[in-house]
Amino acid sequence: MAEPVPTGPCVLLSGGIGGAKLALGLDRLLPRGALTVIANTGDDFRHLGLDISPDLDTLMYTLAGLVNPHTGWGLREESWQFMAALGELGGETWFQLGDRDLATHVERTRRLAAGESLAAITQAFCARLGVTSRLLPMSDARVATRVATDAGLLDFQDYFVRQRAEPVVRGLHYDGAASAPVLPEALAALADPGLTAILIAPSNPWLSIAPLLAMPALRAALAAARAPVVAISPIVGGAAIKGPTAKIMRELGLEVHNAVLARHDQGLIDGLILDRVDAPDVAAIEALGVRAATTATVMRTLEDRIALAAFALRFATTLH
Ligand code: FO1
Repeated sequence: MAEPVPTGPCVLLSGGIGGAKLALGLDRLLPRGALTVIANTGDDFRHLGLDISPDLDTLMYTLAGLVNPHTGWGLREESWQFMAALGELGGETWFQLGDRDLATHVERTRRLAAGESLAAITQAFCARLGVTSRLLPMSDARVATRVATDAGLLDFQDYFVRQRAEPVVRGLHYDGAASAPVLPEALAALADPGLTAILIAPSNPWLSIAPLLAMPALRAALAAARAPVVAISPIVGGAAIKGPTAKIMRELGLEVHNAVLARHDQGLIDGLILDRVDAPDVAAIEALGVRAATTATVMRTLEDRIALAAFALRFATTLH
C-alpha cells in the first residue's frame, strides 16, 4: 500500500504481552503523544502485600524499551535475589517478582496507600521512564477477573500463573466491571472528534479485552465514537498466537474461528484484521457486517509491530 499512514490521535484497548507489541509499533510510528493506550486492569491483584498491575507494567516497560524480551513481562537484565531469599524463608514464589520490578510494586503500593490514584501513579512512572504515549488504566476502581473452572472459582493470577491456565474454564466473571467508573481521560480520548482509529489489540479476548468491554460506559463510548473501531485477531490458522485463547474458546464450547470473534464483537467493531493465512475467513466475517482485511499479524520484530500498526491505521481510515 502506498498511501501515507494517518498520524492523528489513536486509542488502543490492550491487555499485556500481545497488546504491548502493537502498542510499541504504534508508539514508534505515530508522532509523540498521539497514542493513548487504555489498559486492562482486571488482572491486578494484591500479592505479598503489594498492589500489582501486570498489564499496565507490561505496557509501561515495553513502551520504555525496558521489557524482558524473553518473557514479554518484567524487566530486562533483571536479578532475582528477593525471590531466592523469599523461597529460603518458605514464602510464596509462584509469582516471580524481579528485584528491579519489585521497586515498581513497592512504590505503587505506597502511593496508593497515600491516596494517589492508579492513573496518576501510572502517569508519574511513565514520565520517569520516558514513555511519551499516554498509558491509562481502564479505571481507578477495582475490577477483578475471576475464572470459573473445574477446579473452582479462581482469582485470575491463581488460574493464569499458579495453575498455568490448566483448569478447564466454565465461565468468566469481571467483578466490579459493571459499576467501576471508566477513567474520564479514557472516555475523553474515545470521544475525541479528531480520532483516527480505536484499535483493539490482539490480546486474549476473554481474559484481557473482555474486562474492558464489561464496563458499560466503555462499550457505550465505543458505540458512540465517530472513529472506526478495528480489532486485530489473536487467532491465526485456528490457533492462538500465544497463550490460552484457543484452549478457553474450546472449553467454552466455541469453535476456534475468526468468525466467532467477529460475532462476539458484532455491533461493537467496524473491522477485523486477520492474518494472511486466514484469508478464507474474510467472507464469513463480512457476512456479519464486519469489514475484514488480511496482513501479517504475527509480530516477531519491531518492524513487524510497526508494519501491523501502519496497516491497522490505514485500514481504519477506509471504514469511515
Ligand atoms: N507471568 C507468568 O507466567 N509468571 C510469572 O511469574 C509472572 C510474574 C509477573 C510479575 C510482574 C508482572 O508485571 C507480570 C508477571 N507475569 C507473570 C505476567 C502476567 O501476570 C500475565 O502475563 C498477565 O497478567 C496476563 O496479561
